[in-house]
Amino acid sequence: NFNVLTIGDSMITMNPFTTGPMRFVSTFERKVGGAELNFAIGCARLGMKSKWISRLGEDEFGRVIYNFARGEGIDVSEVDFVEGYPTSVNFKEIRESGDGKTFYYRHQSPILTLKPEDINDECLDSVDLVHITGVFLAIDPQNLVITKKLISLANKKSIPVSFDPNIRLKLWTIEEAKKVYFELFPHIDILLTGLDEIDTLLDGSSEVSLTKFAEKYGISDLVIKDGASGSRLYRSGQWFSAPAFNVPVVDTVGAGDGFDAGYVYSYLHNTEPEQALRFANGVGALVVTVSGDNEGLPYLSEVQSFIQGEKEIER
Ligand code: KDG
Repeated sequence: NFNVLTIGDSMITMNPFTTGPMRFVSTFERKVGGAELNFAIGCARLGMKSKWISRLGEDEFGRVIYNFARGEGIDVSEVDFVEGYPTSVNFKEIRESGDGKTFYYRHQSPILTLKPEDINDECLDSVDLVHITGVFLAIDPQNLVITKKLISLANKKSIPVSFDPNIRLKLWTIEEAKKVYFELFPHIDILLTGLDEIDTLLDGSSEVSLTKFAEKYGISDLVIKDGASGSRLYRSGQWFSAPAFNVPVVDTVGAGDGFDAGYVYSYLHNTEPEQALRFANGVGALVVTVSGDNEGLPYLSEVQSFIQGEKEIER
């Protein structure tokens, strides 16, 4: 049974009951979101042990998130409640296509109180993989220091590090993001990126430039997520690909986090490249069929039957 570790902010996510511009939506359902927590839940549902380092406000919403994470079996021993920093809130807008927009209320996020001293060797006890995303890095410049510490501890123990740029231009500029990401790339083993994201980061995304980039930074697995067009992987001098599954799209937010969990699961289980991509595509596909950032994350048996095209027994 593999152990994964991730670090990041979480928010109460107000999911709209109706599609369309948010100014016309008057009813929302209180849910939970946050890229890294979504990833942690995805891993736990697939049967891995999943630890999440975070900070929550000492308030009702903080308790909602804490209990939700615990309910999903996440190890919350590195999650503390802090006074004076209200738990963040994110209102979502969902368009008819299923595409989502976020409207954050996270200006004083509790995770700002997390310090480099909070990260130590113990956090990595029995950990098989560390997963970082750009959302955590975007929230506060100090999070780069924290991330570097975590990555260097992982590198010392030869624990693989996966990274999802998760570019959030509502939180920082592309120049700021690029500067930080290029500092981290040499220390990353698995890069899980959207095609549009890597295209922005490298100013182009031809196979030649992607290959050069992976070789230059020593990225062992360069994984490109391209939504309805499927995914690709560059590993050991070779490209692999897998088509996407055709599913009804309800809410696309969180699909990338689900994909990451699926890929990490396959990576740790030494799955063949094409199978790994197919599995990750399957997890991502199931996420978009359900409303909410993480409700659609499948259990292992669900994704296995889905990718084998088995019909579910409904009644
Ligand atoms: O990847 C999904 C996330 O975007 C969502 O859960 C909210 O973490 C979030 C963010 O900051 O965008």
